[in-house]
Amino acid sequence: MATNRTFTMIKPDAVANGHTGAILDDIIKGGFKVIALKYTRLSEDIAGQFYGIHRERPFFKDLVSFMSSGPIVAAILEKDNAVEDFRKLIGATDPSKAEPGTIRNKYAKSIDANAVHGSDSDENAEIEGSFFFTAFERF
Ligand code: RTP
Ligand code: MG
Repeated sequence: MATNRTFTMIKPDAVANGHTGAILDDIIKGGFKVIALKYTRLSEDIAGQFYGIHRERPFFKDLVSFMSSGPIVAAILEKDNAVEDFRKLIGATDPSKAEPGTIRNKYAKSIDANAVHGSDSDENAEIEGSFFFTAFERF
């Protein structure tokens, strides 16, 4: 059965462009509860660990460099069917293919600077949430 939590990051492009508040508002209006929230900046090492699954992909170096280029906002979100519903709310990885009204359609500029991250499975949501937040912060 699907769990009710997912993990997101508002990526450096969206934070730098002043979209943090609007994106959090879309997330809350989409029915998600923000249960942990953090403003921080990733080093290249931490970004590489986070996206380690993509280590062999041709875009890995650019991804790590972009994700460590400026501050991000990390959050754990709660909702029934959270992982799948959040991927629907954010839209396709490539914003030119993201449905109108989705977060990437509204705020993303390119496949690299695509405004938000969303976990792709319940298992990864748990791994990613605990990568960013201690047990004490995930009550
Ligand atoms: P994310 O993990 O950030 O939520 O994105 P996603 O699931 O929609 O896409 P994923 O396949 O996990 O890729 C992670 C990030 O790598 C960049 N990417 N570039 N040039 C390319 O073909 C390509 N493919 C992926 C994107 O920025 C994507 O968000
Ligand atoms: Mg992904």
